[in-house]
Amino acid sequence: MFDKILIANRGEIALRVIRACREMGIQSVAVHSTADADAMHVRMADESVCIGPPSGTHSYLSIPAIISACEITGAQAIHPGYGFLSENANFVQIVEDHGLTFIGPTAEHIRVMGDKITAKDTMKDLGVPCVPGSDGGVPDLETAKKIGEDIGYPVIIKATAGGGGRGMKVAKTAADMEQAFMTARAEGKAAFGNDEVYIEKYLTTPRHIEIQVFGDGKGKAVHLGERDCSLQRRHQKVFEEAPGPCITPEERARIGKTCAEAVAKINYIGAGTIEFLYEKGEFYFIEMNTRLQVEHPVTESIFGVDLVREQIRVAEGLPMSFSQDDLEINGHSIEVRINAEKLPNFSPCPGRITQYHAPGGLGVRMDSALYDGYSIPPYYDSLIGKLIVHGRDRPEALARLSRALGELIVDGVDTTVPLFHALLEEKDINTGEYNIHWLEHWLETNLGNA
Ligand code: MV4
Repeated sequence: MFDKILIANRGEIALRVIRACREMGIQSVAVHSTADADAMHVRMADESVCIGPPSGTHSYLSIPAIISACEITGAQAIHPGYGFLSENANFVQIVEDHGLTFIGPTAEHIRVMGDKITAKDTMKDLGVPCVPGSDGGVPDLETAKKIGEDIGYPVIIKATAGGGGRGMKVAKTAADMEQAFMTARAEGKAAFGNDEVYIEKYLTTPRHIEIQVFGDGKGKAVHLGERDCSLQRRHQKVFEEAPGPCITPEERARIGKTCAEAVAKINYIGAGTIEFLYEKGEFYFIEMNTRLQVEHPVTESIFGVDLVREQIRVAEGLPMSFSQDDLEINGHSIEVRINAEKLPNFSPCPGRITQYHAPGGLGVRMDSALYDGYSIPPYYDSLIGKLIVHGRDRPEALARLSRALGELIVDGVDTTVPLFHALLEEKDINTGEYNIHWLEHWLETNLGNA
């Protein structure tokens, strides 16, 4: 059993992990930059260590500083949260070389899923349905054009080192191929030092459906259904829900079983998310994320499980505390991401919080590290809170979301809260009829957003 865990992160996710540690009787160590000395995660942890200057590169991403903080405090394990070092295979290797435990997947699993061609190859071999496209990397324009003719336009060219929307270009017709192929290559090279690209059939109006999986690292794995995360702006999720409003119990059972069996076969350990595009009743694998995701609470709400607790358990070599048969969906959950951003352009809006009041009551969870008088520093992500509601069904969850948003007070900075009040008035949001393009179209029409 771990006595002490270091959390290599900040903000709401650091609090999330500290809370799980406290309930498990495990001591927590916060790390922080000089800009975060007054942050809530520092206050809430049992101990804290300053690991560097404000810039994330020199603090939350500093591997030597984080390893040193473990040595100083005697922490035996590191929880990376999301972002920062959470999907850095090199970091995992270094953690293990120091006799520490990384609370997450192995370096090898992170490496395989980090390369999108290898990830797709692996998933295809494991029986997971993929988007039709090139078989691996596409070496040159001539081959790209041949593939375009074979699978039919439109196609999308993706950088293998990309993900999350970076290094992607659509070719609507053969005439667009040269431009799209060369640009995707150049972007991959510039952003990731890797110019390898692959090609897929471009799906025009899919939904983003992701399956939560969880493995014990010993060949046992479960799925915890899906989340619909189609409402995004510039590849940033804004509103997420579970279960997906368009997914039938039969579809869920089938794709869930496929995903659970796939990760069981590779002895995957901990939490993972298998991302799909969903169109006309079919699932198409795109990427796998080897971390706990921002939106994990919607899954926790409908299944009544604590995913961070399970991550810690399996990292210690303990079994998961549930099996597939124990997992049953109860009701509906929605999360909205509250960012310190000014509409209509979502420009970051750091500054001092003059008043903060979190909503409460039945079915309301507010994950936030805000407090009265806190100053949001300008150096990090603009996410300042996640409001997660749970209801017996989708209409009840929507009503509860509206009610909870009305109770929330965040004064002193602009936030994305007005966006959610407006979205809740929309017919398509109330019926659940949206796809990956709905939000950007709505923002353009209603806010004149570029
Ligand atoms: C696609 C696609 C259409 N067809 N792949 C964007 C981020 C990365 N995870 C994959 N992405 C897409 N891949 C094929 N074959 C459309 C997108 C896409 C998207 C996906 C999910 C959520 C929002 C999106 C917004 C634009 C494009």
